[in-house]
Amino acid sequence: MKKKELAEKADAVKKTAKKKEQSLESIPKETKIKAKKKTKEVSANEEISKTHSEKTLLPHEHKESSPHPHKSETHAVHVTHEVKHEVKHEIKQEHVHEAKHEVKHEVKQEHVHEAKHEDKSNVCPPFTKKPKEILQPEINIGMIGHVDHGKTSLTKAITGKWCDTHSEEMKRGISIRLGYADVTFYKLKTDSGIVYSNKPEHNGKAAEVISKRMVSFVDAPGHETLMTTMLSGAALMNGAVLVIASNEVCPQPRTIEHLMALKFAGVDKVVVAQNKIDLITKEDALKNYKAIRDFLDNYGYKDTPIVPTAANFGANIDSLIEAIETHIPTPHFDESKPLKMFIARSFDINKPGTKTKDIKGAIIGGSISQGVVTVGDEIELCPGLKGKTITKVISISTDQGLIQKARPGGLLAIGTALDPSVAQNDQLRGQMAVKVGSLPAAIKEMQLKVSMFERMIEQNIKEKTIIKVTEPLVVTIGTNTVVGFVTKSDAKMTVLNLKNEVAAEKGERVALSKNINGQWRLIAYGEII
Ligand SMILES: Nc1nc2c(ncn2[C@@H]2O[C@H](COP(=O)(O)OP(=O)(O)O)[C@@H](O)[C@H]2O)c(=O)[nH]1
Ligand SMILES: [Mg+2]
Repeated sequence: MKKKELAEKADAVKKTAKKKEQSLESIPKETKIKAKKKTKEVSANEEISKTHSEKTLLPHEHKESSPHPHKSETHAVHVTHEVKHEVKHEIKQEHVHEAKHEVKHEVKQEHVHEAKHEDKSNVCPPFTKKPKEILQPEINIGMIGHVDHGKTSLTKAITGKWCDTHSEEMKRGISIRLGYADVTFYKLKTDSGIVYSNKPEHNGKAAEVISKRMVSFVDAPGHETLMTTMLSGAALMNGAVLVIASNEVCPQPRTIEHLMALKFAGVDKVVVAQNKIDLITKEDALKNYKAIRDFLDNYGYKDTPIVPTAANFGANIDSLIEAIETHIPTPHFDESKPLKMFIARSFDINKPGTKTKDIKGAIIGGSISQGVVTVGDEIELCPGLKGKTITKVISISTDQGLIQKARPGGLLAIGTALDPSVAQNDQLRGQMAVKVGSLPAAIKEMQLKVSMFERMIEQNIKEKTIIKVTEPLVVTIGTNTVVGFVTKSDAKMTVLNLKNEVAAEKGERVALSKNINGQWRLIAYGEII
């Protein structure tokens, strides 16, 4: 038994090493250099004092030509600190509010511990003494904001994972699909007080862990042509980091639209990363800070903390983690309701040539918004594959490994008994996995009470946002996007004839995008009536 366990362990270690190698290979060469350099810089932490000549080695410098020739990493950290001090008062005030949340958060952590225990008993035979601890992330946090403001770079700085691995993404240097990465955040007791980190250590030394939380990040594409992808990601988000580049005028079009998408999805817990702080002077950083604060106040996000960061240098990531941990609590999910899981991706994991007996069924990935699911359960896909689609849960896994029972919260993947070919290339994205028979029949005609999105940034396109009969709109419902043609539109009701059926319940909110000057722009949200 012991030997077998050891052999399995060795096998697992080998696999992980191979995986790491592969994932490194999939990263562009320049990113590798950057990542290597960053590790060095993070370990040097706030004592960074690199020379200007060293800095010229950084690949991003070619793209981000700094308006200030004296900029260096020293400067990045320096400005970060200065801005931190200047905004300290405001941040502190926010922390007062957050102190209340913290009590809740502590309780949540206890729940996590309880959950852990339950999961253990489910996963492992009762005689196993020290089972491997496999946790399901308990919350999804979105990385949102305008293109090129640093969402993917910040996701990497926080989680260690570079999400843009799709070949087209690497070629074009932008995120196309939703990216995913899990990380555990630690609240640590150290000599310098309470510290938050993505490692259970402080200044290279192990520290006392007060609590921890496993978080899934959903990295959204910021390009205008990919607004509908971002919108379908919003359904998964329980909170978000809004990334705003400090060297550009705030707000940029997608800064507004992404924040509005969250508002429509009912997400009010947001933290702003005022990124690329290394590219501007302290004075400009403060001006930009005020512009961001005004923008947030205008859009109803008054309590949102703003944390200056320089993703490429790993600067101030600990403060960003602290803001996330204190400002974005794990929401209360209702586990007693029937299962509802949003499917954000799907895949066929069988390699070509796999023997029939070894073929694994379709895999669906996403997050549960209510209810629980256990291996062996029957689930229904909604709207389904050309009619009623019921299948069995064969396996459930998180980034760390297999579990028996999944709860609402972070990202997970379910292995089903469906033919794997139906899951290829994210074909099941937009479907929902629910308790059999718990949803009303799918609809093709959708009646909505529409609320227009008043504040488009460009005044000249305002009149183009009016909804007219016969024109097409993209409807985002959950993670699903479907084209619908307007058949009626007045102050009371807008009716859409959808190209494909969708599973929808009365009272549910959908986002509406319209093609304006060749781009799908978020113009309104509607409530199903
Ligand atoms: N100087 C500087 N460049 C950054 C920083 N964060 C990101 N970048 C660069 O900005 C560009 C866009 O970053 P990316 O993470 O892909 O942005 P996204 O489109 O929001 O995901 C890349 O060239 C990054 O190297 C930062 O803090 N400082
Ligand atoms: Mg990106």
